[in-house]
Amino acid sequence: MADGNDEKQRQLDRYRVDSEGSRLTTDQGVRVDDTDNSLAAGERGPTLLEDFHFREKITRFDHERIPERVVHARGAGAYGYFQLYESLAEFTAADFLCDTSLRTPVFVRFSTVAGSRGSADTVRDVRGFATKFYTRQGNYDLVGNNMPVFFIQDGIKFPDFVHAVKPEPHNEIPQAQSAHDTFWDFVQLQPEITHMVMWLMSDRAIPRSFRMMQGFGVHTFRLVNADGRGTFVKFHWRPVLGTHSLVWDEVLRIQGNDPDFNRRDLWEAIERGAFPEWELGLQLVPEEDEHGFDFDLLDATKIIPEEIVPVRVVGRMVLDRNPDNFFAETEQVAFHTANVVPGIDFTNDPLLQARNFSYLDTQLIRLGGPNFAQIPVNRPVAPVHNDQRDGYNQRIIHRGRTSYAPNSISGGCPMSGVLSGDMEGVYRHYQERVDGAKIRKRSPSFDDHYSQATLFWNSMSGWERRHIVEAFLFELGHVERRYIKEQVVQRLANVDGDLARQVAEGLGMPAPAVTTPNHGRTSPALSQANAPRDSIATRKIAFLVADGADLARAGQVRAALEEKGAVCEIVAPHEGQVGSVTVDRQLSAVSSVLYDAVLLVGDGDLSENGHAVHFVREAFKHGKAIGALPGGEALLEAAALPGRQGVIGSETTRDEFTAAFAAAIAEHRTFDRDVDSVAA
Ligand code: HDE
Repeated sequence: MADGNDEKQRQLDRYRVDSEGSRLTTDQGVRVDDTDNSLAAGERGPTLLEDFHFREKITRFDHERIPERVVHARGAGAYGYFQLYESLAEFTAADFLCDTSLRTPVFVRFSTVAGSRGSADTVRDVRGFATKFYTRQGNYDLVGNNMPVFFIQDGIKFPDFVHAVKPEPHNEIPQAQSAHDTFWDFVQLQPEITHMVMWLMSDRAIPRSFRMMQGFGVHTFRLVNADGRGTFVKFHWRPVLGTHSLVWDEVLRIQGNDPDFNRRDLWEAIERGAFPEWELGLQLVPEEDEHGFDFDLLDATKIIPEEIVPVRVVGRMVLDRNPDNFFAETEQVAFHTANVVPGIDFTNDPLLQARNFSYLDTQLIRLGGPNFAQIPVNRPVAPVHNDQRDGYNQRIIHRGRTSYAPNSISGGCPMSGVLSGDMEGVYRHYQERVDGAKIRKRSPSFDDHYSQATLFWNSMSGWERRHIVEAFLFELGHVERRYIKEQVVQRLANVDGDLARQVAEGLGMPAPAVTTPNHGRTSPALSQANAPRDSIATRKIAFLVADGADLARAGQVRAALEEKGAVCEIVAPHEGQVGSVTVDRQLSAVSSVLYDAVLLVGDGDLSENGHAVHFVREAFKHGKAIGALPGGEALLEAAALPGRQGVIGSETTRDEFTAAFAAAIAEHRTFDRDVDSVAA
């Protein structure tokens, strides 16, 4: 089997530099005597201009920053590979989608959208999910998000949308938040945003982990087979660990406890060998069915419900290597929707068309000129030959006397497919007939802004709906202008009367008098409540331990949980040892929000330790599984929880305890607890 991942890694090896055992030099390779003292005229004298080492060091420092991405500035990436289950030759000529023996190397970058590079990971936002496939036919970039629809229908609105959601221009407040007037002003004035706002207010906007979120290509793309036949396609990534989210109150606390929460989670999972994995799914629509839906396939504010066109799972992607250097790789990776390979083509989705312009343009400013494809992380593994030349940061020494075509001096090389007569692997654009007047006008088939927002709301479980209402109330609670809130509620009346009424009630305003009748349709695939919850792999469990605890029993539980792939950490009032066990984290330095579940081992004085009691109450409030061994019952008692849902105590028999605790963790969260009364 050709190991494509190695192919990219071998290429990167040529650029990797290791300084171990080396001697300090300038950029010119001259060895440096001392990098702690600048050259001065006398011990207490002025610094000399002649100190070339000082000047080079400071100049390089002054120039370290490049512009951050205008959106998706905050991100984290990893390498891995993609492997196909079944050949898709019937639909596409793309080599990596036809040959099941290939392992295509990939680099994936996950991101938030609105925040700056240094903003917190856990904010209410869309997550970017961009994949670069280094295929034998060139690079293919699938630049998607973790939500299947978008805020706007036409790319020309993108600067308006981004200006509205970014910090307000006069005072640059708030950072990485949609909870402010300009965003909601845009919402109340732009009905096409309604469906996406429902997703943004849902738990999808606060994923537990990049490893536990779906990815979507969003647009309808086109696959083209060797005969030139086209098939519409929507791309889906499905996380093997299931789609899971945090809860809002937890999100706010994680921002302080660990602003790098999602980034760290990805990094640590890969370092531990728990490689994140997704399956690639396709929704395929024959060209002749283009107009067979009650929405337009070219409208990026619409999904194709999976109950209408099922998702066909065709391959898997595994991320198995962290980058060596964040800036060189994750910051400098340059995605572009127009990076396509033979067999994958565009549609006339006006959002996609705009992106095909924007991504190349943005890299020119961000990466300082046109040679960014030569940066190691961006280099294709396919050979590159053309007559494009020069520019800032040209690293290639092009030999020969010609850089034009046609030429006779270099034997006509590099030669196009047509000139060479060799059309093998050549990119051929899909021959779509286009006929129309030049007009600045949205198609009426893009006009329905509410039916799918209603479909989304209808498909939510009770707790998902509760979270959506709470999200609207939090967000609108940060809006100063009353009329904006009122208009948003009016907008919601077009989605669902009950939703509008609940939000109006929370805002202390009358429910809208007129509401659009709900069509009653659902799409069960949209609800996270219907996602599989059968694994505790990579879940983080805190073992609350104090001196004198029954460590033998805790050790048995730990071994059983770790066998299922969970990660257990010993949390104790002090570092060092508790009995024979080494403490991983000191209680006052962590928080329950950094864990998926908590096991109360006891003993010592934990039931009188405020940190420990708070830990348990907070974990309960956030719906997490709590297990109490006999020594931990006193702490459980001290926490005075208002219920026992998802709490496994010593009333459970010894044999059943671990299984019951693991089952509660696999559930992800228990949402039927009465948490409003829990002060934590
Ligand atoms: Fe992007 N987007 N976008 N976007 N986008 C960028 O490109 C843009 C859109 C997405 O990890 C920028 O290199 C326009 C949809 C991701 O490096 C920029 C429009 C979707 C990433 C840009 C959209 C995305 C970006 C900023 C409307 C989901 C991060 C820096 C027409 C399908 C990629 C950069 C990474 C990044 C423009 C809409 C996803 C400015 C004009 C829809 C995941 O070019």
